[in-house]
Amino acid sequence: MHKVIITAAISGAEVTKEQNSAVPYTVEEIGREAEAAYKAGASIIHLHVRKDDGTPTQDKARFKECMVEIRKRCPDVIIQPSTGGAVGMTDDERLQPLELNPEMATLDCGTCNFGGDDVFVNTENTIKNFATKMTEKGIKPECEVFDKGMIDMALRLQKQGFISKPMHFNMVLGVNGGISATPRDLTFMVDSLPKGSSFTVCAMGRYQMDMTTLSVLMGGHVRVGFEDNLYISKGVLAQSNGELVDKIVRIIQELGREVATPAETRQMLGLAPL
Ligand code: KMH
Ligand code: ZN
Repeated sequence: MHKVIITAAISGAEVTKEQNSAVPYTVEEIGREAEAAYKAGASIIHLHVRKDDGTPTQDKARFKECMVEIRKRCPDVIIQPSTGGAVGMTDDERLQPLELNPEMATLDCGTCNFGGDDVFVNTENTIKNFATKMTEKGIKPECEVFDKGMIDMALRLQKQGFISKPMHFNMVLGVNGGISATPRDLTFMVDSLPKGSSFTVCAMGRYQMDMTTLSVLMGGHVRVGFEDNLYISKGVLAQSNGELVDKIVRIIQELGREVATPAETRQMLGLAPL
């Protein structure tokens, strides 16, 4: 069995310091949380950035500052900026971090409700546009799929030449508007992937550890972190992203599996070596 890639989604766009004071906003805090996750075993940092007051932003200059800070602390980690940003942002706003030529970036593969009146909009043309920009720049897309229909969309776009094989997916489970975080639904999603593709799993709130553990058992990879979950156990806030990574590392090792280093992750995902 291959080694397990750990992605840490350290900041997100929706979680706040009011919910958990360790959620990072400043450049220094982003660096601190990335370093804690990296030292615990994460080889990919999925990155959203904020203004100092916590407002989500896709500002290129802010991304650059944060990426420099992360690189200083985590010399070989893979930085995967979000092109999803926050609900309500324009496509042009969201695309800014691609100008920094990251190795990877997220490619959200469909529109879904996001709780209350929020809708996370990704039309077919938006996805095509984002995918084209990633292809032009040699950036590996991680296809974010919040529902089975988004896998179908990604596969259609692959056939039309917008996304290259082998494809890498993130199964996003338990968003209020997406597919549920259940073993049945994850099995359905994984069974829908083409041969030769790889996948990671993230799940919201209390489902984070259960569904990432199931992913390991199913031959997938894992994403943990504050973006998806703020608690280390029932009612107990996690003190850092590192604590969440530590927990999934213990589970992976108890299952007799090994955690991939950044170099091994690059090789598995077909990224150029550093
Ligand atoms: N914040 C969500 C609206 C991504 O990073 O690409 C979108 C998101 C997905 O988090
Ligand atoms: Zn994200």
